[in-house]
Amino acid sequence: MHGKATQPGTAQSAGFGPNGPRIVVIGSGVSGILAGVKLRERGWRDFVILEKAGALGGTWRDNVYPGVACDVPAHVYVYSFAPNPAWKTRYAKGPEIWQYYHDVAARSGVLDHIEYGKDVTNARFDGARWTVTTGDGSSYEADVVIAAAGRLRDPKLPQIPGMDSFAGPSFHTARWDKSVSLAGKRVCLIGAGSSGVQVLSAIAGEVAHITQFQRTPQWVMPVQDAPVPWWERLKYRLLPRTVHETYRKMLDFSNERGALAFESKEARAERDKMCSDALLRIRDPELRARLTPDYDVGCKRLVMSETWFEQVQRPNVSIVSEAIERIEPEGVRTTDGTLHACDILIYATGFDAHAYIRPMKLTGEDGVTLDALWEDLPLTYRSVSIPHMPNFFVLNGPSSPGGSASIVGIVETQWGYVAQLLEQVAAQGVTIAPREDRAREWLAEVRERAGKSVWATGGCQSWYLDKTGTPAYDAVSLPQLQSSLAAPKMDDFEVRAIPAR
Ligand code: N01
Repeated sequence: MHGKATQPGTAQSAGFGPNGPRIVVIGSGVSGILAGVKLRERGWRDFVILEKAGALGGTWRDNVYPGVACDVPAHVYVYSFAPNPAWKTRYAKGPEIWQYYHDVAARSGVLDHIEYGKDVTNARFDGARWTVTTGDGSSYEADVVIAAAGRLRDPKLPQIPGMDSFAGPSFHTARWDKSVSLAGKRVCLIGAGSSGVQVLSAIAGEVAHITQFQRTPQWVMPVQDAPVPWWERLKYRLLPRTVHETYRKMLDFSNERGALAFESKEARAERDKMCSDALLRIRDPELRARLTPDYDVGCKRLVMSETWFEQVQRPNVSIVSEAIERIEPEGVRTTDGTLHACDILIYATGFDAHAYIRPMKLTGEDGVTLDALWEDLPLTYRSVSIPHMPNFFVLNGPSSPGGSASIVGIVETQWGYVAQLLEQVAAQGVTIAPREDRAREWLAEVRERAGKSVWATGGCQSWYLDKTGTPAYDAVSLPQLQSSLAAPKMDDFEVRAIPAR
């Protein structure tokens, strides 16, 4: 039956205790911490957060490369319920962001719920509840599972012949080896996306020489970072409303600059001009030509940097546009026959943006597996729920909004929707899963919208695109998302009473 439980259940018949349903949250990054804070706030204490690493923080734990920072304004990159008056700069650096999320988790009591070293490999639904299994052989029973495993999580290494032959240290930006000193060394850096640009800007002054391999030029938006003066920080502390107003203004700013389909023509024209004007700072016309993209601004995720324009013009920096032929013990050989010798090789080659909760194996009602269901496309309903996977919810999952807006506002909005479904689960003792037909209709809408966005029409390749060449991210703004996720339409869901224990 749609929308109503097949037979009315109750929290008691479903076996829920006074602490609410038993919940497993997968992942302790920005989304998992949010889930933990909100569950505790609701008084539901019977939950565990399974984290495969040895610390919380997701992206901000994994990315510790020199120069790591968030290119979304710091005052937007916070939970709405936990403004941070103490940000030191307009765009916060990675360690300060990690500390913020750690502190929120600590003061909300979430740390006590996290189990580390728990890599979820399987989750199986038995008609009433889930059994979640981890790589070390532990298993957890749960009425509800919330996957908060992150989107840009699995580093993607390129397939270049000879990679194993490199004589010196080599590593991906998201697996930075802090034991390796860069001072006075020759560095080869493959990749010129957001991570590559941040690394180059941070280390060019320290290394003997750095060669950045740029397969495709990126549009770089010149954003000015600056310290937040002490008096402004004091004002935020004394007048929290001011923080909130600033937050809203900056949110508008970042949405406008978010390189999304919903932007006004004027905003796009202004942003395009900022990016092309900034290239005029490159004095050598030959280099400028090589750094100038031939696709629309915003087609690839916009890179934001102020310092990069100067750093690439240092005498100890080379930008190589020839294709890489192979890696050799002494360095990187390009197809023009040149060997670019280096001591350290860094891969700033991005992430597998389409894994989502995989490679975890999920088996839902009637033995339906996630692998079978997602063979063609990752089917979800409104990104947060999956047909045939009752009481399984996803934060920042497939078809979430893309672009440069703050992910924090997006996952908070998704949580607001999931929380309403959880209330029904808890009050009525039911399982909830979206109808497959409604999920397919919704996904078709998302794909149609995304297919008209600059990600699809802008003339580039990017990690937004799935194997069919369609953006796997929804082209909606945060206000549009908020309105579409304001309240679940229960006719779009299958609701079933949980069999009594
Ligand atoms: O990865 P990317 P990233 N040979 O996929 C190149 C977020 N982020 O880690 O463009 C040669 O953007 C590839 O070339 P091409 C943000 O959402 C946020 O930099 O495919 N080159 C490209 O230049 C961002 O978008 C912040 O032709 C190869 C680069 O590697 C996302 O993470 C900071 C290659 C990969 O760029 C990913 O950014 C950092 C090969 N075989 C990251 N394979 C914030 O500040 C790949 N490349 C919030």
